[in-house]
Amino acid sequence: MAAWVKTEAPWYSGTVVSKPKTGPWVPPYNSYSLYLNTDQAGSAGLSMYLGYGGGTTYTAAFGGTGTWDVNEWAHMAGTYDGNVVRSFINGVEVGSVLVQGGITQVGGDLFFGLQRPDVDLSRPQYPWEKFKGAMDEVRLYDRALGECEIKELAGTPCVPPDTTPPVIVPTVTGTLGGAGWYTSDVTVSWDVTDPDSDVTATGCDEVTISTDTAGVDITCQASSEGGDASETVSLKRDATPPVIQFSGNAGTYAADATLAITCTAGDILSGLDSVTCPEANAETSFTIEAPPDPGPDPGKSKSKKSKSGKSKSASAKSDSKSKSQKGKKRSRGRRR
Ligand SMILES: [Ca+2]
Ligand SMILES: [Ca+2]
Repeated sequence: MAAWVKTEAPWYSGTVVSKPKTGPWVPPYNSYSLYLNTDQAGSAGLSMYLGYGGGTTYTAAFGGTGTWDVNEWAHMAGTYDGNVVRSFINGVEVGSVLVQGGITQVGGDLFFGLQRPDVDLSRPQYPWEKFKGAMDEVRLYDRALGECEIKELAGTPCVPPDTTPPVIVPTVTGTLGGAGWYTSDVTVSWDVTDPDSDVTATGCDEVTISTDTAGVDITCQASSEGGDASETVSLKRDATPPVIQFSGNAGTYAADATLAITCTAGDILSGLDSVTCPEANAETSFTIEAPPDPGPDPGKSKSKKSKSGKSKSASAKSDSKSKSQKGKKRSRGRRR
C-alpha cells in the first residue's frame, strides 16, 4: 500500500487505507490497513495493521517511528512479503517486524481515509479512525514492492542494490594437443562484466604463456558491490617435440659381426602419445654371416665384391622389421 498524504495540524493521525471486516468489531479487525498515528506526547509514525494468525485471534499493529511535515506532502507506504511487514515514510524504511502466516482475509469493502464504515466521526479520542487532510495517488499492489520501488514512488531516484558478483569469462587461445597440453604459445584473456555496479579487477590482464610448463594457474579476481568473483585457468604447454635416438650403430661391421641398434624415444615433459620407433627402447640385433667360401674358381679370378654392400642393405632393411621377423640373415654372394 502506498499513498501521498498532506496532514493537518495538530494530529497526524488517520487511516490512509483500510480493508475492514464486516460484522462485530472484534479481532481481526482488518485484512490490512495503513494508518498514521501520533500519540498525544507527539511521537509520530506509520503503522500497518494486518489480519493474521488464522483469522481467529489477532490483528496486529506494526509501527515505524518517523516524522513528516504538517501541511506538506509526504509519501507513506507499507509492504508485506509473507514474512516481514515494513513501513516507509518518504521512501525510507522506518520499521519492520517478522510476521509469518500470510494475510487473513476478513471481507468487507476497501476504504481510503476511514477505518471502517460505522466510525463515529465526532469522536476525537480515536483520531486514527479517520483521516484529516489531503490524499493522492493511493496504490495497492498484489505483491510487496522493494525498497527501491518505494523510493521511486516517493520521488527519489533509486538504483537497485547490486546483489550479484561480477561474471568472469576466460578465453584461451592456442593449439591444443593431446591430454590437455598446448603445443603453441597460449594466450589467456578475460571478460569481466557486472551491469549493476563498478568492478575492480585483479590479475585479469591478458597473459601469454610462451615457455613450456608442466602446469600453471592463471587467476582473475573481480569485485563489485554485488560481491567477489574468482576464476582460474590451469594450463600446460609443451611445444618441444619428442627426441628419438638410435644407439649402438658401430658404423662398419665385419662379416659374422652382430649388429645391435637400440631405438630410444622420449619426451621429458608431456611424455609420448604414441611410439612407432621399431622395437622402441629395445635392442634389435641380428648377425651378419659371410657366405661359405666356394674355393678357387678356375674360370674366374675373383668373386664380385658385392657381399658387403648386400649385407649392409640387408641390415638396413632389418631395422624396420618387427621382432618376429628378426633373426639371422644370410647374405648370399652370387657367383657368375
Ligand atoms: Ca552484479
Ligand atoms: Ca615435449
